[in-house]
Amino acid sequence: MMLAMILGGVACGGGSGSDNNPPAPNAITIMVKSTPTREFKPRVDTVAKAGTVTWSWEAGSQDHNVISTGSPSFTSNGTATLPGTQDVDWFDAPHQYQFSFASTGIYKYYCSTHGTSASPDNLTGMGGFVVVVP
Ligand SMILES: [Cu+2]
Repeated sequence: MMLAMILGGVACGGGSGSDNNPPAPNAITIMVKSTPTREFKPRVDTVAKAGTVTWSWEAGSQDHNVISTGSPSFTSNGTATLPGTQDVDWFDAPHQYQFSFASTGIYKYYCSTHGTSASPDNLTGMGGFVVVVP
């Protein structure tokens, strides 16, 4: 019994075991979509520390921005203003925004024309998370 547990532990803890998660990528791309729904896809994505995230506007995608919210924060791409106003700073396709995350953490963001600072957490409107791992 004890031996079986030990062997089981060794098997599960092996360097190439199937329980191990693959290392986080050093670069990821998040699509900024208008069709069929306005969304960041994937909504949650993981990148390695010092890795680069590219937000890429899908062809035809319009009126979006990437606004950091909460803490830790990162440099936004655009300016958040009150919902419904027309003087927001947003971008139409083709457009890309790149940011390299120097520190680990869970970073929240949203599009201020199609979401609010609550969108990452409440799953409504355009919002997302970048998870930066060691
Ligand atoms: Cu948007």
